[in-house]
Amino acid sequence: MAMKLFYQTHSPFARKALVFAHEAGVAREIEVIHHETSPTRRNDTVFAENPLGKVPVLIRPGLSPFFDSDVICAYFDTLSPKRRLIPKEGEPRWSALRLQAMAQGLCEAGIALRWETVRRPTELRYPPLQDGYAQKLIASYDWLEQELDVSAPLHLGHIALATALDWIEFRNLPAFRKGRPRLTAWFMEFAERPSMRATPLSGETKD
Ligand SMILES: N[C@@H](CCC(=O)N[C@@H](CS)C(=O)NCC(=O)O)C(=O)O
Repeated sequence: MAMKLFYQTHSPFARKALVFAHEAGVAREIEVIHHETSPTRRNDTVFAENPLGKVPVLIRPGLSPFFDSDVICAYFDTLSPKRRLIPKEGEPRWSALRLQAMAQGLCEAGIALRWETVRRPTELRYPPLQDGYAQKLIASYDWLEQELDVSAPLHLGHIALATALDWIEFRNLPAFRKGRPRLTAWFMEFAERPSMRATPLSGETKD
């Protein structure tokens, strides 16, 4: 029996897990099942496996389900017949985990910004929050332009970052390319990888 990945074609976190599966060589062992999720529209099937009601969730035959994307990627790494994508120790490990944390933060700030710009009813939006979340994104792009190690071998952090940046563009969130040539060049090259091309973003959030 195959593992099942509760997925969403417009979720950066779900795509991170699936791109990781492709890169780790385990994608063929997974059945991908799309689920819509929103804190305003309960999805009972997702809640039955993850009390946070979020995707991605990895359903393992005869074993307990896994969430969130960080844990799912770490698990796929242990199943991989290839080189590990989460370095085991030392500075390479902490760099990969820190970059993953940065990418998670980008997606979280982006989702929060979308609530304040397009998702929440107009009369409930709070402009200072829009500004605050946009500032986090801009400061993070600047940090990445300086800090991203473009020559490191492929690792979890790269996958998390590329899927976050692609989603940011897909959702027309504050742009990251202008004035950031290193980050832009790295992203454009990464976006051509077969794992990224096999997992295009599509669809609208249903709140
Ligand atoms: N930290 C989680 C975040 C997952 C997440 O926020 N997923 C969104 C889709 S992009 C979701 O299902 N949201 C539904 C909700 O917030 O109720 C991860 O990395 O997997």
